[in-house]
Amino acid sequence: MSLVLGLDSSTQSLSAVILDTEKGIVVADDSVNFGKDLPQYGQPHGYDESGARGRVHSNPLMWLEALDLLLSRMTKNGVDFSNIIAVSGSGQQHGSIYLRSCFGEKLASLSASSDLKGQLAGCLTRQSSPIWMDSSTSEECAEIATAVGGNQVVCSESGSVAVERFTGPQIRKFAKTEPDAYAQTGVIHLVSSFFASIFSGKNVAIDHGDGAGMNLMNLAGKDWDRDLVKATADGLLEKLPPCAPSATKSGAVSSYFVEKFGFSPTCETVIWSGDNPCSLIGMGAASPGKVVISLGTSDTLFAAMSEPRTDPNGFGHVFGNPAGGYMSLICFKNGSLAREAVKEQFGLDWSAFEKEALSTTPIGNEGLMMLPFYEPEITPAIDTGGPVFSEPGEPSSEQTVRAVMEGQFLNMRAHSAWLGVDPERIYITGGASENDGIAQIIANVFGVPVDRLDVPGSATIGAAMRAAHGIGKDLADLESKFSQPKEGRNIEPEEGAKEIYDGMMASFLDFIKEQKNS
Ligand code: ADP
Ligand code: XUL
Repeated sequence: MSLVLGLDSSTQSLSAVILDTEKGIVVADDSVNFGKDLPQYGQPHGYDESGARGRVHSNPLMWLEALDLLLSRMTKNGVDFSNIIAVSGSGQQHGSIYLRSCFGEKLASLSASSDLKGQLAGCLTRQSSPIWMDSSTSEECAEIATAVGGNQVVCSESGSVAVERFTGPQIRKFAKTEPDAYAQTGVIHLVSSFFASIFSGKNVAIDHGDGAGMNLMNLAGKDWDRDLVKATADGLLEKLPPCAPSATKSGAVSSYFVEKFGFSPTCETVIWSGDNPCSLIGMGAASPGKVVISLGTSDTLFAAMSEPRTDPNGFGHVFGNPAGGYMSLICFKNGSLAREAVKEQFGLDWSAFEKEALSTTPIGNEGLMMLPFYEPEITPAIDTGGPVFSEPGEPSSEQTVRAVMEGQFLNMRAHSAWLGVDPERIYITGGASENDGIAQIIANVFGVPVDRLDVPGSATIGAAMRAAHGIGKDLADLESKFSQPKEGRNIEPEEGAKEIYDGMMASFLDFIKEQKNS
């Protein structure tokens, strides 16, 4: 038997895929969209949109309900989980869940006649989970950096300067603002280790891929950094699960899944990782050489690294590569949600969006530039209070569609230069990667061909591949089966386009500087 299950708990949805690792085929896949399938939580994009001063939280009970819903829907649709030999998963990075010490015991005794939400709700010491979009912890970042001797130290020890969305600063804020609830907290999980624990029926470790996104893990030692942990909050070390390599097995699947959804009691669980590290695996980019752009809720650019190299400007990150070694990552908050804002503004659908971008405006938009920062941006750190155009007047829908994408990818090209890699091709993934207009602009801005994979959802596929790798299957064999570019779906750069963007780059960077100073 050779079936493995991968799950991905992302910002907007929970997805699953079953792979046959011998035949190299996708056997089943399905997804629950938090906004559409669970509207009762009032979180249309998977998070509470009413947060003030940069606070962005999600409801962890919604995630639990989504897991029961997804698996029961798959069972109803005829999926047989009894032949699955291993399960693992991927989680949106940085988000954290705060639980009482009894969480582990509760997991070990879950009853299949009830649901996860009803049985685990009482374990929460914090009813909401800060997620990666939260930018409310500038004060805590500064405090942590000062306590350990400055941001250069935080960066050299953890792979990133102190970052608002990272889990350490988020934990510090919770400990400062809700000290009683923090004191009642026995264990703090990432989204990845929370779900992994549920599948394993016990508290399990945080992997090196996702653990590096906390400002708490020592990158070289691959364990909690005592100084950073101490600078973050009192008594934190006892509340953190251990760190472990991504390919760590964590025992047989919990009896909850055996009794409720028909899993085999011998199905093995492998600890989960973050969505970007899982995507690195799914894209077949575990060895240095391939550059991937993921176009999900956020846009990210990542690549495996032969040795850790940190961003001198502090925007990029170094995470553990689930296959061993390191990966770099740069995250742009204004990804799909910014493109969606333009789509909604002009009442377009994605097909119109694509055509307008491709055919009705010239490359470079005749010099019209947009800073596409609908939300405060992470890379670079700037809050323009909404999109800003370089020229006065009301741009047409066609000009705006082109401007938002040219702005996004000029910004991405500028802020990934520190990686020092000159890719020969770029591999794209994520919900927006199907859009040819977006793919064309990426090819033009970077001046290289763009490829897409044959299978959708690289984080979910990568999670399933990690499940197989964790139980001893060969990663190179899995990559040769599941991470191949889709024939006929590559996009070539247009003649002369890169030169136009080369010429625009200096003015684009000046435009950012002007807005930063205004
Ligand atoms: P996440 O993993 O962060 O939840 P996904 O990778 O599933 O996100 O991508 C979801 C996003 O993809 C949606 O927000 C939507 O804006 C975008 N998207 C979906 N289809 C298209 C399309 N055809 N063109 C452009 N964007 C799209
Ligand atoms: C990466 C990041 C996002 C989340 C959500 O640092 O914040 O890409 O992982 O997908």
